[in-house]
Amino acid sequence: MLTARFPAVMGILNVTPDSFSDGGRFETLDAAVARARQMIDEGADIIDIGGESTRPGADPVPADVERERVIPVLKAIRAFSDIPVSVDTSSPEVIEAAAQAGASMINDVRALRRDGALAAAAATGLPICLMHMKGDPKTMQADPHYDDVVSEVIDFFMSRIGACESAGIDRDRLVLDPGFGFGKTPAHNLTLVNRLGMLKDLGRPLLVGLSRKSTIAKILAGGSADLVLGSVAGAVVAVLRGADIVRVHDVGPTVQALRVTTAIQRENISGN
Ligand code: YH5
Repeated sequence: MLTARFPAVMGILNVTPDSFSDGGRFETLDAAVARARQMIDEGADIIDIGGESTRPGADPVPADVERERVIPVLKAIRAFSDIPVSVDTSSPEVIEAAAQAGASMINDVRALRRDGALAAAAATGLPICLMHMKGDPKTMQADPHYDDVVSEVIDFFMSRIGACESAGIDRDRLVLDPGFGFGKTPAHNLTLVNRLGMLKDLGRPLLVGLSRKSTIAKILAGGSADLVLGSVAGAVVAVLRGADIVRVHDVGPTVQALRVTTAIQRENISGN
């Protein structure tokens, strides 16, 4: 079992050099572990560690660099907590090392399309999050087009579920994510949140990451520079529309908002 509580809050732990200010190796490890502890204290259900920046325009990172960023942090978290940890990676080498170091899920923004990734993921036996992305991080935000964004995302998932099953990954290991901001305009992103129910019909848990993304920033432009409340609102709507896991930076505020959301949905103040 990946997690007991649904909807689950996944806290984002970036371990790219730009995330923790000055980047001496042990200092960076300490800062990452401190941030993980803080997110656990704030009620995170899952920690998602990522060592490759996939922001629009970012360049790919060599696998050994990514592995050296991610694995020590995963091991350090494992030394004090058995919280589920997912590793945000597309690289077969990192998938394998993450599984050996105690990862609970592989989260791949490229949906196991890199050479060797399907086989590496199959061998881990772990749950896998398949995210939809049109294009690659370097170019994806240059004028993305769809005839029908929801159908195209569904077709993509059906094709990737098929590829997974052929590689020996049962569909009951899969989590699906529409990939907000990955080759999509703000209008595409908003349509996808509203139509999560159609993705839900694929019968798998849905993961949604809207936190602090540029669609939220664009909606709030001219207002607050603080993206926390907008991101929390996005997480609440995503859960009302069927998201099972929300991937967020601001764990404490999201956990509180979702406690109220689920208490109302279930008409039970303890949210059970
Ligand atoms: C995701 O949605 N996203 S990394 C740009 C931002 C803010 C945040 C311009 N990994 C996802 O978080 N994995 C990332 O402001 C992910 N789903 C899954 N499954 C990008 C990111 C971000 C990008």
